[in-house]
Amino acid sequence: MKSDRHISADAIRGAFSSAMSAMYRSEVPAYGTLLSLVAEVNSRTLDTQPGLKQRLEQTDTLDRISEERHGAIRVGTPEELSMLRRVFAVMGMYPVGYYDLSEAGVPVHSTAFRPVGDAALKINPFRVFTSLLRLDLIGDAALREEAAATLKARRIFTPGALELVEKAEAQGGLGEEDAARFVKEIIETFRWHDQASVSSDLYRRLHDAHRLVADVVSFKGPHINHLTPRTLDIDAVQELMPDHGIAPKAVIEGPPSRTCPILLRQTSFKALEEQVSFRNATGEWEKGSHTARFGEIEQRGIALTPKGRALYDRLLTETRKLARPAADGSNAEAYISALANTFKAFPDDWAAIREQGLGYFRYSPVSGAKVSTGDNSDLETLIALGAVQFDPIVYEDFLPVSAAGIFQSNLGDGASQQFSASPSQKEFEAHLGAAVLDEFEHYARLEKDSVEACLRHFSPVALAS
Ligand code: OOG
Ligand code: NI
Repeated sequence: MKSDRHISADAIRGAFSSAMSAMYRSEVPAYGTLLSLVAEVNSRTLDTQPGLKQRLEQTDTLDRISEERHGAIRVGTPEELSMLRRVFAVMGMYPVGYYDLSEAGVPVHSTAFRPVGDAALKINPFRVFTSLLRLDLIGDAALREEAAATLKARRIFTPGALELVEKAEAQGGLGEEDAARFVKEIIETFRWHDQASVSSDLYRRLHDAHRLVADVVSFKGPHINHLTPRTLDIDAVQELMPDHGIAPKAVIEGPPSRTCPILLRQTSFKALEEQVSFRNATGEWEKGSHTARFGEIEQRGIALTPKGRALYDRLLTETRKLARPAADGSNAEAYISALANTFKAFPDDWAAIREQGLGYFRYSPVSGAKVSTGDNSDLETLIALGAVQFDPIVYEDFLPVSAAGIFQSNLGDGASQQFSASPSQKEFEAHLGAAVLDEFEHYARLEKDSVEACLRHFSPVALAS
């Protein structure tokens, strides 16, 4: 039963995202530095671009512009994943999209838990990219079993978190006190543990299989591995990072800088080597290190249709044939100019992107516009008459895996291993305990709803009959 005394799921998500931010800033000081830099660049960008400021004032909450947009975690078992689905549902976050990372040589597959409606995204857009380890892709059977046994023995949720998820499900929400306690309990799941739950020998063997396998299996829980605020000028932040003592990765991932931004662009500082300890055979703690956590920034553009996505993928593949960005940055300039050149084939004005069906748009009636009967039932006519306007629908998901940019921040500078596997979305969904929302269908529905609302606006009678 839903009660007025329940806190909204959006508010719980807001509290969760600020608690995660506070925890991560205290755990990873370099992340705090990145956040201040982002806030500084954002305020400078708003000062120098009054037009942008005005636009954002209408659509966004300016005082929260520099807050986190996403984070990422990796879990080890289907049970952990399906429980997370229930946890995130309490905060109004639902699984959208399927990402098969084995295509990029990483033994996990993933979804993004995120708010779905416009209103919810506006209140707080925080999402968590969530990956499930695929032990089946590890060749060594003995290692696979040791890893499975280690994962089976751990409990990543506090008893309080489990109790409150059940309470939220039974009541259809949480009251104020419970909501605050829920956030406090659930944060524990994502905390860093510097004492590994495996020996240094097992850690090394897991790491040899793939460094992400070691990251998932060796610790008490799925520590948050990065958070990502929104920047209004990603090129500026990338350039300024070294001045602030943080080392950015070689190049910005995703499309090049454009007049009409598409999908998203992101970059990060390199994952840090951190002190951890392993229990040795005599039960003593032994010092070692682990590299997993970093800080990232993102800047979003329009959601692409399957046709637009295919063009994006093709152009990125072409670019990477010309220059593959080396981790040490030695060919960064060659890559950036190859990227810019190749992407000249992707139209860079909204009208052309729309006409060619490359992106999703939200249509709205121009206020005060009047059209005569006969002109009022066709969208293209209404646009041509200036009665209907269109704005890009923002891409709320992640970079396509096919483009391989995803995950590179934390794979280190070595070559990534290859795993061959067929897409296994069905299996992922069975483990998750739910189907993921198809992001293309979702954007298409948003677009279609906006078209129908426009047609209704101009011909209320005709459509009602
Ligand atoms: C998640 C990588 C995906 C992004 O921004 O593309 C991601 C991970 O490293 O666990 O967050
Ligand atoms: Ni990320």
